[in-house]
Amino acid sequence: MITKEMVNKLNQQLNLEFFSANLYLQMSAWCNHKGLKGANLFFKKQSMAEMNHMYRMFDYLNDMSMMPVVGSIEAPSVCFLSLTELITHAYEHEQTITYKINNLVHSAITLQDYSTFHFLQWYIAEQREEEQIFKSIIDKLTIVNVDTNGLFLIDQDLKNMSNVNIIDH
Ligand code: OFO
Repeated sequence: MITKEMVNKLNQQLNLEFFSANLYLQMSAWCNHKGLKGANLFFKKQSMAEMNHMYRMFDYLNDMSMMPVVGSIEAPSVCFLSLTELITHAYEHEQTITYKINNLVHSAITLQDYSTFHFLQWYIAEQREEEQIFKSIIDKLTIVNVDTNGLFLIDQDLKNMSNVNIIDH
């Protein structure tokens, strides 16, 4: 049995996943505007993955005979000073989402909602992976010299990373 309180919390997270999709779509546009075609591709894929996270929550609420509610989504940032600032922003965003997922898990346990607790396990693993991905890019950005051809190398790397299958993520 899923409580109204849990449904509200899942709907909040559903809308946060939407925000994440929009944030990464906007970031892809910034990258494209700066000539970073690999980064553009990478963030477009990340945006699609976030939509998948939203749909998972949407379908779960439907499966539980509850109503998914799509609210108004806050507009994401449009301007960034550099690719490093943009990636750092994305990494911090993922840390915030991890915090939100952890809170959801805590609520599910507290409310003895073990179906939702089980459903959320996928998100725990996903957040761990996403934080690792963004942290690894930050690490690479600190190794290369972004003022010379380092940015080109990072862009190529992001293009390669965007080739991984995101359907299950
Ligand atoms: Fe939906 O995982 Fe990132 O934000």
